[in-house]
Amino acid sequence: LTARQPPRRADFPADFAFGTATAAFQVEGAVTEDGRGVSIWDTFSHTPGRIADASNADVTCDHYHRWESDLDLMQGLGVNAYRFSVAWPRVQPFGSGAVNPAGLDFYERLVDGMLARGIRPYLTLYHWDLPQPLQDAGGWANRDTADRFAEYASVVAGRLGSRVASYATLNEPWCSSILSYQIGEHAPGLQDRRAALSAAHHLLLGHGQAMSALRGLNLTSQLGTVLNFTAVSPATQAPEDVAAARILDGTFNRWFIEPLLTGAYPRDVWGHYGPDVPEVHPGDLELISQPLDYLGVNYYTRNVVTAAGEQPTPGAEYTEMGWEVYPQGLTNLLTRFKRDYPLPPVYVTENGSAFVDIVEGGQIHDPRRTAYLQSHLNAVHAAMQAGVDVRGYFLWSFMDNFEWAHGYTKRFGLLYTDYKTQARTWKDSGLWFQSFLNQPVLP
Ligand code: PNW
Repeated sequence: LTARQPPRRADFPADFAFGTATAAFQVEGAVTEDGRGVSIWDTFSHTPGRIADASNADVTCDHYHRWESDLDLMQGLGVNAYRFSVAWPRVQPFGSGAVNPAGLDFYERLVDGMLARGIRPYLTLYHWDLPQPLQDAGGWANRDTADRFAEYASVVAGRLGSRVASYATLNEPWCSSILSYQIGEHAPGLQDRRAALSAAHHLLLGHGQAMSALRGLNLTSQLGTVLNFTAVSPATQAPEDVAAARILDGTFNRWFIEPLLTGAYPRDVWGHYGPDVPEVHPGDLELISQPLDYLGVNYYTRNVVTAAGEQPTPGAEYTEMGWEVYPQGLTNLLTRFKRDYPLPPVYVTENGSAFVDIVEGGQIHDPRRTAYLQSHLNAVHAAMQAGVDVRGYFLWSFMDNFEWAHGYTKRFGLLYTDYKTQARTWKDSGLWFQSFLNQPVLP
């Protein structure tokens, strides 16, 4: 199968989960309605200088009001699954204690709406919108936040139960620790590596505690978590470039997957971090490494590194995010994980691209997004042929939405969002995905 041949639906099992993905803060809007509390992303996006176009997500796609017609569009696309997230401050406005029933009501309607349309709900509990009162107490750098998270997880699963096909505890703990507490590009916008590593450990601990709490509910739902990975290549075989690549792979990929799947932090990275390593209590790694029903893998790009930093690849294609298009990296990562770890079944829980859309009359032309989607579906198929147990693929994203620190300047959707009218229009990529999903499956 060459990368230039479009993938076929029949290359994947009949029950393979095909879906799109979104996150609550990026699509919902309605930030002050029905008792929702304030999240760190409300605070951050209203802080001057934090968002590229000085926008916020107070309205964004208005999905909170338009969820029914959005689910109709999704059903028309032909997907059998949808990955979405629950906004913690809708459920617990203060992050602990008092539960807001109206918040749970919204997600119950959404989940039932999916089931009525033949769409399996893949729910993420934490996609970055921490209740602000918990941040005021230190956020993820405070170990108590892990306990709060497990309580919140129990509240959500207590209401929605086994109607949800899959619960993911966290989305991308690298982003909610390193990108948020060390690099400072995401909320809360700190630059403190020690705090970042403490946050990373408490996120993993929160995952473990939430897993224990959800296991106790005896649901039929699949329980797992979602990590983001980058494919890392040294620019040359010079020892200093190879060492730099090993550290980036270590801090970005292995620091998160190894505690989960092997019960230990990677030794070389632990040494690299020196005095900034987190405080690990006895029993933490046992909680963190309890069995997962699946691992969610988010993949967008690779990084080519030298000892002096990152370097562009001559002749390669880049997206509007400045991310190299490198589908082989997805196959490589999946086959490597299968080789190196006891790997549970995998879902590709995010993969997608930001490109400039060409709006022409009623049509939206985005040939590069279609090519990206096709080449990455082929990359998933190649990993499956190499023996990796991949159970599903979710395209980021269902519709253009609030792209965090980039505001509305980057469009990842299969649907074009007109933020003035809230009209959604299928892009050519969405129409291609629909034709793919409607191809016959093998029995
Ligand atoms: C992911 N990085 O974010 C998120 O899960 C989505 O909410 C987001 O919209 C999507 O990817 C596209 O960006 C990331 O800097 C943000 O490496 C930044 C990075 C990785 C993932």
